[in-house]
Amino acid sequence: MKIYRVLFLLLATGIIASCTSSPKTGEQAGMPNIVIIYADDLGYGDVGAYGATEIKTPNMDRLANEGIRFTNGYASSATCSPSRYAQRTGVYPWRNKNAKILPGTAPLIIDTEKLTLPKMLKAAGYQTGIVGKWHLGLGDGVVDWNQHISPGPNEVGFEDAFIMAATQDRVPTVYIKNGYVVGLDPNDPIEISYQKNFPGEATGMDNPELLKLKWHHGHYNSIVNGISRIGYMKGGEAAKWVDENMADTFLVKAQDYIITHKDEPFFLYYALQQPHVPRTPHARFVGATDLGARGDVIVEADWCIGELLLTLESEGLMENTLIILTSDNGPVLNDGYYDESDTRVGTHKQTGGLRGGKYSLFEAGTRVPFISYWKGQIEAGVSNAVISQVDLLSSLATLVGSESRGQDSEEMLDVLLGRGQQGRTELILEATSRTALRSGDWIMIPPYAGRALAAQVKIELGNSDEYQLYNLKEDRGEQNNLATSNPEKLEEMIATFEEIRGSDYGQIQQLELK
Ligand code: NG6
Ligand code: CA
Repeated sequence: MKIYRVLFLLLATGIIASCTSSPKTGEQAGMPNIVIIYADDLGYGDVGAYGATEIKTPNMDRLANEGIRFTNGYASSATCSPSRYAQRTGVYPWRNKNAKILPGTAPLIIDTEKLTLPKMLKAAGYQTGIVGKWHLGLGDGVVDWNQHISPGPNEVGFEDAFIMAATQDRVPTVYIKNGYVVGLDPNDPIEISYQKNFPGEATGMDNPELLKLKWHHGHYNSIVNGISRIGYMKGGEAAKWVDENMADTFLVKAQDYIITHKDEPFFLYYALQQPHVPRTPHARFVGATDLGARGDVIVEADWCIGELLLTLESEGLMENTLIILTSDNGPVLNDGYYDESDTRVGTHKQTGGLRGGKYSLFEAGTRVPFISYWKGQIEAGVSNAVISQVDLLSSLATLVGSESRGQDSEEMLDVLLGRGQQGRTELILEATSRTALRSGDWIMIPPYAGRALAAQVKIELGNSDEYQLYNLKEDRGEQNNLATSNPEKLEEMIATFEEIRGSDYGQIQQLELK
């Protein structure tokens, strides 16, 4: 990609700019717009192009079929915050003990002095914006939700931020724009606690009669819009989001961002809330599938992606925009509410035949849909190269002529653009503080204490008293543990794992799951 760097340097030194009269655009600088579409809990098998037949996803399929569809594309973790941490910083989540599923009151877990993907792009001349789910913490300990909330996305490189703080199932259930709660009435201040309820406030535990969606496990604290959440919230009535409108709200903000910044190179990180719980499809999408709410919100997400593509098309930006679509972790059907997603799943295979799911060290925890699309620049194809979201920082740096590199982020722009097949040789995967090694076609999961099956979500976590060794080429579903029959390979994998991970990777108990 040297040509991009040369062009960028020429432009940066004013050589191109001074001898052309047209304005400085991203295209001239070799700096396409970059849009990362980041779904929440979308599984490997949830997308048509990855094998789904019960859920129609024509827009995701279009990106996959006209771009590169990665079959070994990984999220860095089987849960949200750690994945997002790695994707944003280029650093493995297990290096930061705070990178675990965060409550809505958690402080920011990214050091504001450290390199991030948006900071790198900003330094290269990009406008940077985030719309959607954040879940990396806000503030530095105690947040007053009625004042400017900082540090947050603005302090780690996003010039524009329209976000929800944590998850759709956690308080505060409000949108935050550049540090301020949107639509807040100062006479009705917001109070948030993850410890105890505020006197007189209804909860899902005590007031089930107020619920339109019943909780199954967890999710029995404050009630907002007839849905009880994790955490307690008081006040802020006028600012509370309407769950069924969330997809439309984020979409419009993302479209506005594109239109506002269409003349400059921009980076838009569009973090969809679907198909995370609570699944609240807009009425237009209720019944879009036979699978219940989870299928319906995936169709809704796909529609949003289609609308975003239409905006890029109508603004004439398709040839000058690299789009990456992926998911923060693998799928789960029942993640805490009775929404029929588990009882009506039928023959749909959300994991695409991989073992495990969200929270799991088995493949379905982290191997996710991973698609890169750039009209006119990327030739359609399928790539089996191993690539991780942690690699985006260094790879996109090369694209825009930056030499910045994330600590664990491997530069593989050629792979991302389908011009090379040499993916990672080693990758550490993480799931609720446990780690495993993928190397070549092999995966090694060290012994971990804790239950093998998370009973409530019905997902195998990958815990075992024994080492596990699988050959993914021959055994995609991780059924044949070869640890005993192939001790040489096991030893080699353990050595590589400990070299990267250190020997103190712990027999960590499951703290977050029952
Ligand atoms: C779990 C929640 C789950 C989900 C998850 C975070 C319970 C029992 N379960 O603790 O519903 O919110 O955290 O999901 O509360 S993630 O995709 O943001 O990592
Ligand atoms: Ca998630």
